[in-house]
Amino acid sequence: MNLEIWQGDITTLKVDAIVNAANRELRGGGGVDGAIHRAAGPKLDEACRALGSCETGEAKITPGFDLPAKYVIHTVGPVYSGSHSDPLLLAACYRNSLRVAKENGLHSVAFSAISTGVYGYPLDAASKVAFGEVRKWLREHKDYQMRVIMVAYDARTYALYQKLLG
Ligand code: AR6
Repeated sequence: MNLEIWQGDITTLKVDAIVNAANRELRGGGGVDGAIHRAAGPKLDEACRALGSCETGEAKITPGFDLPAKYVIHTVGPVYSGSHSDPLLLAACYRNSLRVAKENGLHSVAFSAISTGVYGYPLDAASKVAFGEVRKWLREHKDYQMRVIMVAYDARTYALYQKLLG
């Protein structure tokens, strides 16, 4: 399967798209969102303004501007609440990001660990949802060449990803 893991700063990756853990206003922020906006330059904020907002679980695409990645896919993860909708919304982030990537003819997508920072989703649970949904999508789209890279920012996340990759 075309599923890989990688540890480091997602803004350095030369892939078709990196997936940003955005907020509903697409206004930029801290965490990976802040890092992506800094690395992409001010045109990214302009492009996000033009898109308006983004619902939780949905995904929208912009150019990557000064990034090595050609595009940024902005998805909004759920703020963790412990409710049954959390995993459904988180899974939707991965599914909709891959749908947007395919619609745009992209073939390599790197995901940050959506919702696992400021939004408070426990890393273990979030990673299981993420890997489960990506694997499901790849199985369902075997006829489409898609390389997915799950990016772990820190060593703890990377160790967990190694286990999940098997
Ligand atoms: N490269 C890869 N991963 C990173 C990087 C990086 N440069 N920096 C942080 N991470 P977070 P969320 C990891 O908080 O929980 C923003 O303010 C980090 O270790 O960025 O979805 C938005 O504007 C963590 O595992 O996103 C929203 O308001 C993961 O990225 C809100 O935070 C996600 O953490 C979204 O919160």
